[in-house]
Amino acid sequence: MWGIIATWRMAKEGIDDAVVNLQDGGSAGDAIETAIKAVEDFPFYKSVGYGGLPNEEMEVELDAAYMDGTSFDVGAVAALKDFANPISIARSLSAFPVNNLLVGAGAEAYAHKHGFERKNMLTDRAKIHYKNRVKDLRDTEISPYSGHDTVGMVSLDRAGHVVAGTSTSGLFMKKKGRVGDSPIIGSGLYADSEAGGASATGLGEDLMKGVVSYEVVRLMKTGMSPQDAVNKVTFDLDRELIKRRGKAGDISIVAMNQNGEWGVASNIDNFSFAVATEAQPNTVYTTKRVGDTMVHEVASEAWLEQYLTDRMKPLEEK
Ligand code: SD4
Repeated sequence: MWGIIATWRMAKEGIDDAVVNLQDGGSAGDAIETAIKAVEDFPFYKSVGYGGLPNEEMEVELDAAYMDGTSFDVGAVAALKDFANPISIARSLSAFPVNNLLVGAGAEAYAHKHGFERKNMLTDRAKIHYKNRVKDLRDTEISPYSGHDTVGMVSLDRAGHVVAGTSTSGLFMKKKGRVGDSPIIGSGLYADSEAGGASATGLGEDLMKGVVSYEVVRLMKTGMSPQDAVNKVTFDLDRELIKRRGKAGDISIVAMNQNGEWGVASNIDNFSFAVATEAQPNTVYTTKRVGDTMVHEVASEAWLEQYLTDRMKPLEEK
């Protein structure tokens, strides 16, 4: 069995590329890197790689991580500027016994030394988003957090290896140096080839409070199905946050077990995800919470088109 699952509709095209390899017996690690790079390279996704929205100082700072569920090798970068593919840098760091999570200048020095492609990741479109937001913030007291499309993925290959990966520009208008959950092993992602893998998207500051990806994998290891595990972790954390803090940030989790079965849960209305396995072609779903369960619906062609049209429509400075 092989499979790959990812947060958000934007992962669809990258998954198409990864599936070709997985079908031929390619590794889950290559599938994750190929699929995430495709999202990083696409300029119209506002929370990942090139075209990602900048921090308060109009700099694009990127977080990414990679975990191999067989060897437990981990690699991650945080607050990294000016490199095209943070997921590849994270993966390369996973080959070392120590120094696996590098931040800022240290991460950039490593990437430079190892020949990773440099790129100015701030697009003209992202600058317009930034300028418009600065104007909005002047006019109203809105929260700096809006919209998020972090890519988080789990893949299983025919050899039974599970790998997870993430890549994000984090929150729009974050403080310089702010690090979210995405590069934090256990929180943004976790993989264990004896159970499965999970990855999260949403408000990192809240996701970290539940160490959600580790918790999902731990539950799957006890025999719980991926869907039951993500439901429990998502809704329990949502309740805990509301009880203790009066509100819960966005929480969405995707998971796949070592048999290629998958589950997705979210406490928001407009979450989408893409999944392909040996048993099912690459399919995008939208998903809705109904009580403590989730209802997944296959996204229509029209919905898929609209998603891209919305992201690519001309943007004017206010
Ligand atoms: C973060 N969890 O940096 C990320 C943001 C995110 O989709 O998920 N965006 O907090």
